[in-house]
Amino acid sequence: MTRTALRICPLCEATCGLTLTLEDDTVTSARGDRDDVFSAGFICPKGATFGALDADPDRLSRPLVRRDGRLVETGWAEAFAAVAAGLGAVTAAHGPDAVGVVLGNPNVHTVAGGLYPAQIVGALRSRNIFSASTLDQMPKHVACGYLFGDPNAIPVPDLDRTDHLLIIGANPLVSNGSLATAADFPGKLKALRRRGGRITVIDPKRTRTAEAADRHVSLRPGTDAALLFAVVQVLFAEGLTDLGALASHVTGVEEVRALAAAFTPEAVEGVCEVPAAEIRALARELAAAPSAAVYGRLGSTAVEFGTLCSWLVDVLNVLTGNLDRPGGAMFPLSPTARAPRPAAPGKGFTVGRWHSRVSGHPEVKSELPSAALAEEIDTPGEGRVRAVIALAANPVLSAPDGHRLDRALAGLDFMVSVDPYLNETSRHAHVVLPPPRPTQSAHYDFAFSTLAVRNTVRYSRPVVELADGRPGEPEIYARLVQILSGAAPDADPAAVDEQAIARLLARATADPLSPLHGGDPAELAARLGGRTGYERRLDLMLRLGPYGLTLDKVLAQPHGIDLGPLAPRVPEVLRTPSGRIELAPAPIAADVPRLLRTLTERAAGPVLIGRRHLRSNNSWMHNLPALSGGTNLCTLQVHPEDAARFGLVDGATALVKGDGGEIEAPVEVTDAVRPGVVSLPHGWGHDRSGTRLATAGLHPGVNVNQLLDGSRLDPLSGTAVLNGFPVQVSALPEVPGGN
Ligand SMILES: Nc1nc2c(c(=O)[nH]1)N[C@H]1C(S)=C(S)[C@@H](COP(=O)(O)OP(=O)(O)OC[C@H]3O[C@@H](n4cnc5c(=O)[nH]c(N)nc54)[C@H](O)[C@@H]3O)O[C@H]1N2
Ligand SMILES: Nc1nc2c(c(=O)[nH]1)N[C@H]1C(S)=C(S)[C@@H](COP(=O)(O)OP(=O)(O)OC[C@H]3O[C@@H](n4cnc5c(=O)[nH]c(N)nc54)[C@H](O)[C@@H]3O)O[C@H]1N2
Ligand code: SF4
Ligand SMILES: [Mo]
Repeated sequence: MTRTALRICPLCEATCGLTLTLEDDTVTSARGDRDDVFSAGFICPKGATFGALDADPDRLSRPLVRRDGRLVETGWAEAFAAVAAGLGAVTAAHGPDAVGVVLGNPNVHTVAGGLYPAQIVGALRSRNIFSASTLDQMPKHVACGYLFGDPNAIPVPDLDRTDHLLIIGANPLVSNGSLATAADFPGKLKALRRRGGRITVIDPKRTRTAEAADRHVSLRPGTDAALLFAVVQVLFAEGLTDLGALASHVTGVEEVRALAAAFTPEAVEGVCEVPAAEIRALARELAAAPSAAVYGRLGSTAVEFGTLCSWLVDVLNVLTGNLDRPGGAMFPLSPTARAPRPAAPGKGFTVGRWHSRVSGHPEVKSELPSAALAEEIDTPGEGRVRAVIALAANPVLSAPDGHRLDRALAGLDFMVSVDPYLNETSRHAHVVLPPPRPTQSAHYDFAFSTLAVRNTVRYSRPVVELADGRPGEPEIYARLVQILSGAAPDADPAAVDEQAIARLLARATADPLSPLHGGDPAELAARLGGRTGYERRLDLMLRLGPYGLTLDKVLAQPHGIDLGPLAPRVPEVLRTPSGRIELAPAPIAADVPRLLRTLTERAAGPVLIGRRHLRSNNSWMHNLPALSGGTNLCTLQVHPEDAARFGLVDGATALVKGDGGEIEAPVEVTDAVRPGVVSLPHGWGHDRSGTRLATAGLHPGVNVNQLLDGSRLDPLSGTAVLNGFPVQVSALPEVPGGN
């Protein structure tokens, strides 16, 4: 039977609404849903292959368990029993810290990942929690934590209304946007220019986004903090700061002026390799724009000065009066956020409540750096990580020094992976628990609703029913919570949701500012709608949220409900001890001398930056024939001048060496990268044995993260430096006698 169904795309942060056509339970086509309130029909090549992804024959359909060293299929009850035994043995002998949890990127794209990891971590009570955040956006959390008192209060560019967009180290025409959830980023950038606005891109590469901009500032990678400081310096020196309505809500402006004083355009132009005049022009254009939004992404976070950069992005928004005003950088208000309440001072943000065992890295947002995962496993001694719970994570390819991590994982006493694929990481598990296909999963964007450039609410129920007692991903995660809580192996996983509901209701009914204040928790719980535990939780969160929503109201609008453009939220959003935006936080000021030193101690030699491909997604979408090949290749991009210098030609093989090792990659000569910069994408290196990725194995590529040894971090956030690290590049020496 042919039918259509609506489903939000889970494959990137754009969260496009899809219209699926199904033949029985098989997706035969995926198109953009023109009536979707958020995406209005936009779709990209990945969304269009939703059916192929859903039906990928390499997806695991049954759990795997290790017997005599080999992973074999088993039943669900046996698999959960093996997890309980494996984790139980490690915690009984060595305590909860001996279990590390690794949370991967897809957790921000799934209902299970939105609801249960906090309960998993809460039940385990380990200090060894790692996530993709420390390979990605942690510097932004840290900067916002200090500035606004809440690490999750991240301003996003008001794309639909801004007159001037300054993009730093982001390539949304390829990534489709990140920490700025906006379906149809390309259309929004075109509309911006059509209404007379301007786009500036700061990027060492002439990306597709840079090509679409009015001004492209090409700089030496890793030097953005110095460049942005110089922009701040010019704003002060030329009297161009104007905080507007924000002025009474900001402290620390004079301290920022003092911190910026040394960073004159002339002082930084050498290290940034950007003429002082261009830096002045940047500052003047930003200040002159009727409204402007400064927006930074991976080239501003996964870098040596990631937290300083992320902080400077919002310092610029504040100093030009663009924070929290239409057309500027604004705080979204998610449908499941706590309803706004009167402004009040908060506890502020701190890090370092504990430190990693081997290198002493401070805890940040209850996490330790992913770059330190390998050493926490393979360094002997008290407190060592002996078991790993990997939830939607492929750190062997995503984190620094994959070979070391590969060996470390192989030596664990126990490992469980929740993953649809047997890949570079899950092949080390003792138990693999595969979530069902996306069509069999519900979708709600808990994470991206807090980052969207327009407030909306949408929910997709599973499109295809689960059969044969197979658990959905929420149930898999809920069972892990139970196992870690010591519940009986046959305990009902619904209890995990009911506990979460009871806890939320106890707090809400006791809170005079909550819409449910004074109610009876048991009665309120009984009234919740939804077919499943996770739906009941969503219903409660919507009821506690700022828009007076319920699950029923949302279900009644399958294309979503538009909740309007972003609205100002200062001071209500602030949680700093002063109740103001604290523009010059002490921990950030303390990192400035490190930046100042780079002005005089300039490193020479080539540096490597990453890149993303439109038809790819980190490490796990190389297995679809429809997305493979063409321009989606793992090549080392080299500028023609460098190619000549290194003795490389297009199609030759380059030898690239870094702190952590060396790799060989085919050369692509292009003047899109600047001289002194080479580029390799990440997520490749599908040539390890024991995986089940037939298509990916045909074009394995190489793992760029093998060039890193895990020691290069942004110290304030523990985030790995994935962009702008030094490498040596040469032609592959000919093997004597070889051909
Ligand atoms: N050099 C370099 N390294 C990088 C980056 C870079 O730019 N350069 N980028 C970094 C960034 S931004 C990120 S976010 C990380 C990502 O790092 P990871 O999160 O480790 O990697 P992913 O490839 O996103 O995939 C994670 C795993 O989730 C599985 N998966 C897919 N869908 C689901 C699902 O629905 N449920 C479950 N349970 N599992 C699922 C996949 O099979 C895969 O094994 O990589 C980082 N690594
Ligand atoms: N097609 C596709 N889409 C994706 C993903 C994917 O793998 N493929 N991954 C998703 C994920 S997990 C994330 S986090 C987002 C990331 O989204 P983006 O950050 O938009 O994506 P990147 O391609 O990593 O863009 C980073 C840009 O920074 C530039 N850059 C590198 N070093 C520097 C530097 O030192 N300074 C400056 N100014 N720029 C620098 C790079 O040239 C690149 O253009 O994309 C998401 N969307
Ligand atoms: S842009 Fe992202 S959300 Fe939209 S269809 Fe493509 S992968 Fe899916
Ligand atoms: Mo990411």
